[in-house]
Amino acid sequence: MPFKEISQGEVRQALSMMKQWAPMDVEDALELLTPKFTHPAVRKYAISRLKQAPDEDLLLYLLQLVQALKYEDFMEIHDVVVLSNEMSTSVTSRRSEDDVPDNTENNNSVVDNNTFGDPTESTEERLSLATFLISRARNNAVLANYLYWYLLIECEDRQTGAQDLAIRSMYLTVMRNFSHQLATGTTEHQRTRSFLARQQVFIDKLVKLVKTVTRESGNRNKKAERLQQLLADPDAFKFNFANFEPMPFPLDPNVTIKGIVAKKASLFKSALMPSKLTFLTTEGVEYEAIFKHGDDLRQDQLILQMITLMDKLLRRENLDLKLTPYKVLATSSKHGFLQFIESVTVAEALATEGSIQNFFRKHNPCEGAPYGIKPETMDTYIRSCAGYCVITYLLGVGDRHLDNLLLTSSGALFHIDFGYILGRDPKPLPPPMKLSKEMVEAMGGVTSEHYHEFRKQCYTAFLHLRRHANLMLNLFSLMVDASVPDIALEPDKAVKKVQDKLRLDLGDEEAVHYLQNLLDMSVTAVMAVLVEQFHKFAQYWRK
Ligand code: UJB
Repeated sequence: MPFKEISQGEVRQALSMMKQWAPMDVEDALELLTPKFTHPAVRKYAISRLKQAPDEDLLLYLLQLVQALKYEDFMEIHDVVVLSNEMSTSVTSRRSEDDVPDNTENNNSVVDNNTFGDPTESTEERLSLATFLISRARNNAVLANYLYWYLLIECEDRQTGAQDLAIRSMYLTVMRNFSHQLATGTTEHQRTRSFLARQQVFIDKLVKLVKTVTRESGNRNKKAERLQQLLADPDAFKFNFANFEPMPFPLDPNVTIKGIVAKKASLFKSALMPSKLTFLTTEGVEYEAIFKHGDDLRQDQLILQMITLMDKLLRRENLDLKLTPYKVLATSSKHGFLQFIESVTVAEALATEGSIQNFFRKHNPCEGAPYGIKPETMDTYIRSCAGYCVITYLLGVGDRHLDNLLLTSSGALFHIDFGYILGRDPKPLPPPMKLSKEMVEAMGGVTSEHYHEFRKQCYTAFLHLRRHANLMLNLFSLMVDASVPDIALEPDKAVKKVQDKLRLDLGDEEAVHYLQNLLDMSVTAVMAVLVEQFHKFAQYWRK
């Protein structure tokens, strides 16, 4: 079926109708920024709706909004960049023409949009997505932090295809404009620009340092000593890691770091030997983070951003499932930070304490309470199990085992290491619900009140998240070209893989039954393992 040409008249008519409709919700307007919609006026309408989102929400969508720039009119971005500089700064310093292709003939692209746009909005206000993001980031240091690092990774010189070069050139223009807007803004804007520049220097020096440590001969302990030595030596890389000018931490810009405690630096066992770094903050508390070099953290970054989003959505409905949305920031396609949460793997807990309940009893004993464990700890455990069962089900998280299932001493269970998502798994036939025998045993078994409460929390979370399906699916739609390996495998199917899990074909009632059925099946499988083990020992006791 050939694509039917839509006439300008029809577009004009549709757009004027759009203007009369009740204003679209922000989470629905995000759909208009997907590659499905190319008409500038439709995209500008979406941005006019985005303007209603508070910074807190914008932060939740920022990763995807930076990806959405790939679907904008690049000519306008190169063009309006110059326009907005003239409009917003006294200095009419035009960008040196050589680095921005001359496209004066496209100037009318701005005029053209005016005809569809809202006449009351001034040209300045009818922002493109790029100028909108910059205008909001300029006035919010946390937004500025993430906008900088999300843009930087797209500016990396690693793409080859012609289209990729155009995309990279677009991101370079946006980054340049962002930098220019800050440099020519208020002292506050200039302060933001200076901390971003200092963050970049810090990361570059840290990469040099970890590369030196990785090259160091000897075993992990020898390398760890070298790591501590280099962190303590201000002359090593002409950067004093132990004590530097305070700056927002890129991983979590609400934390201001001023040094690294060299003596506490260590290396993890895993292949790439990531560093565990303890930062001194101006708030006086220490902040622990993992710095990984040699890995692309963008898939983990996306999953943890989705977990953060779901946690926020559930909390807004008064459902706190004690999730652990630890922060992840890819500072390049080869390195990044993960926020370190004090925790042990379930494997470790079983090895050292024998069972999860023993682990909880050790840290939070309570005479007379069920299992001798503080009720609050059991509540945290049940809630977090329900949260992660539903979340790992929706995102199709694979490769689950007792070494990437973690526990905190307060009872929170959480997942790490999202190398397999959207149904991918190194083993065949992965179960839809990642509910292990140990997890069920720690609840007190399938007949316990706690297990019943767990099931209730699962389907309550499922119903709440289904109500925000549009937002989650729109955000996933914006990630289809985002260099996330398990999306890149089948980009056109990524959204559907999540959509199918939500079972939007079912009403709430049937959705509850559907999820309970999944839980029963996974528990039956778990019980089968228990029964089989029981039989093994039964054999033992026979004469
Ligand atoms: C290894 C790791 N990884 N570890 N720790 C994560 C990858 C993570 C997340 O993806 C494998 C989160 C939460 O805070 C604590 C820590 N964590 C790595 F060394 F390669 F990074 S520590 C650990 C695995 C199990 C541990 Cl306990 C390290 C950032 C668990």
